[in-house]
Amino acid sequence: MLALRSVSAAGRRCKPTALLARATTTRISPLATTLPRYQFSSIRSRGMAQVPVGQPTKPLPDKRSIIPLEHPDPSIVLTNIQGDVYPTFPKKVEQFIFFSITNPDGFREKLREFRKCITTAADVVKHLKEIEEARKKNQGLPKPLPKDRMVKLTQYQIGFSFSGMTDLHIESPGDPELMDGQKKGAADLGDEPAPESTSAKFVGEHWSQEWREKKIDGVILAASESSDTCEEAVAKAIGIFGNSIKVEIIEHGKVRPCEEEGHEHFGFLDGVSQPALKGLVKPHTGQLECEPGAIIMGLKGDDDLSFPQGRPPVATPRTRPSWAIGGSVMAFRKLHQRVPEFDKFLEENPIKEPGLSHEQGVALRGAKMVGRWKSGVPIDLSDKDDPKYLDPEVINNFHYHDPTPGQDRCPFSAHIRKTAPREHHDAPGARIPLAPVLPRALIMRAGIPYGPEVTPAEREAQKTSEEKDRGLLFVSYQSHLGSFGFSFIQKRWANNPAFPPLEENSFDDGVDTGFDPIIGNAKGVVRTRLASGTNPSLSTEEIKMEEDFVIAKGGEYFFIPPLTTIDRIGNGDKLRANEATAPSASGGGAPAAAPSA
Ligand code: N7H
Repeated sequence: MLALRSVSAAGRRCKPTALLARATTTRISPLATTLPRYQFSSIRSRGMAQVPVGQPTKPLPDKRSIIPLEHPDPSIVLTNIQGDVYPTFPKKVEQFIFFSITNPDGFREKLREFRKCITTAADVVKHLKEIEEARKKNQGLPKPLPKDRMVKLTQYQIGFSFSGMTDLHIESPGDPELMDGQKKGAADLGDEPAPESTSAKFVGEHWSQEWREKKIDGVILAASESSDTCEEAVAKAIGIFGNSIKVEIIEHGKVRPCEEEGHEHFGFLDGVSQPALKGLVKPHTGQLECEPGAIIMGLKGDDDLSFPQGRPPVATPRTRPSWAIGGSVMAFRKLHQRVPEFDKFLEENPIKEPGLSHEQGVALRGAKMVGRWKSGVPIDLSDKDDPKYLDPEVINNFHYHDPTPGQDRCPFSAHIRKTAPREHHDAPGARIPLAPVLPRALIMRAGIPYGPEVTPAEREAQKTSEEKDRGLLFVSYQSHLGSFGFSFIQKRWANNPAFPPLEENSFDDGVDTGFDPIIGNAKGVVRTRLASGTNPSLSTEEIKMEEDFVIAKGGEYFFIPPLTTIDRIGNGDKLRANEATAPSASGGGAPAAAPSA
């Protein structure tokens, strides 16, 4: 058996099949210098990275993007907040159980039982510590680790869509798009290939049949360190709810194999930039910071902005019903990725510069479209895939300013610059006063890849096989979808070729920024998208993308209640929108009555 296994470049063992798949999908950037593999280990793996035998045993730096403070703001009640909202579940495997409620009274009774299983923010903080301890102890051991060396993780979260909220007598916590549901808003998100004129009507040609047709009232997340633990967790949750629910769809997420762990299917390291919530997270150098209310309802910073003419923007705290405080809105999107087609596009559009090989030109074009090299190195910091920029105190320490606020290094259209335009904190001449918007437009991302690796046949054909579905189960948390959470970012920034507006800026070069090349959607039947700025020596050059590389197959928005509100739902209380309203200020609501398991 051992003879059949191979040792990867990293010294980590992979089964031959996994290696074969990786060999056909992984392109280590030709610009990458040789370095011990562990330095590339996943940030998302949250400390579960291991060092190959024979490597130095110097303690690894803690690469997690979210490091909870030892002494968090005591007014924020971590036992009352569900744990994937903050600090987000550490995981290698995750299943999303989408269900309809068949019997609301029976469901309430079962919810009282399930409540004990819900993993709170306080629990996740503990898990992260345990994982960090285990990581230190396991340093130097070969992979895969024996089961008894892994921290066993059974983590649950529950949330409700608008239709589920209606069944359970929960009124609006104050987010119109949550109450409309994602299907209704899909045309506006650009998922809809119908002509603009009919964009109000949802046809849903791109959405899968099940996502178009099923009634989704709620979601249970089960996240673990292994498939076995996750399967057990799913069986237990479904067993608890019994016939009070009907399981409509289960989506299966899993980190990619071997060196690709932590990387999404196009090959880029994911989970690198997360907001540091003030009072909860110890920020790394340069990490974007925001008030916790940008993610969690009712906390400081859960506010709206208005832009009175000729005057600075005004922030007004949102008024939330008391039962919403400590809750959040989850945006779930099943995003299919057309990996061979994306790679074909790069192959056919390499950046051509003297001294750059074809392969280097291909890698550079990809990095310019995303804003980071596949390793995670930001192109704003380095035009080479240089691992020294992977240091957690360096990897997010950039603001697109240096040396000028132009796009010589990172295109305005790059995915990470479109979705988090860091420089607009103080960009001279910026038409939209983005400085107050950006810290409110930070989302907590907690997605996981799904589907198989690209096969040799697909790679050969440069086309995704009809039987293969792979992509990202995208999850984000925010206190408000439209201002300024997921749907704001998707619609107003990624899908908007005129964002950021260049014409009034000193770096005007006469063309629109264009679409986000990764997730930007051209609404309508014609999906062709242009993006400028990806050629460093010709910023007016526009790349033309005839087809989408990322296609939304479905999704929904969910209210993720605080634990005290789960208790009230279980008890059959009617939760009114105008109940004991409280302006958002601080605190995570009352402590949960019972500690969670
Ligand atoms: Fe994106 N990708 O692989 O290209 N994303 N994303 N994303 N994304 C990021 O910082 C990707 C999607 C954001 O603070 C990285 O984790 C893919 C949606 C934001 O600098 C990479 C898909 C939305 C950031 C990717 C996808 C966003 C971000 C860099 C879909 C919101 C942080 C690594 C299949 C509407 C930006 C990292 C910052 C980062 C990719 C979806 C938003 C590599 C493949 C739908 C805010």
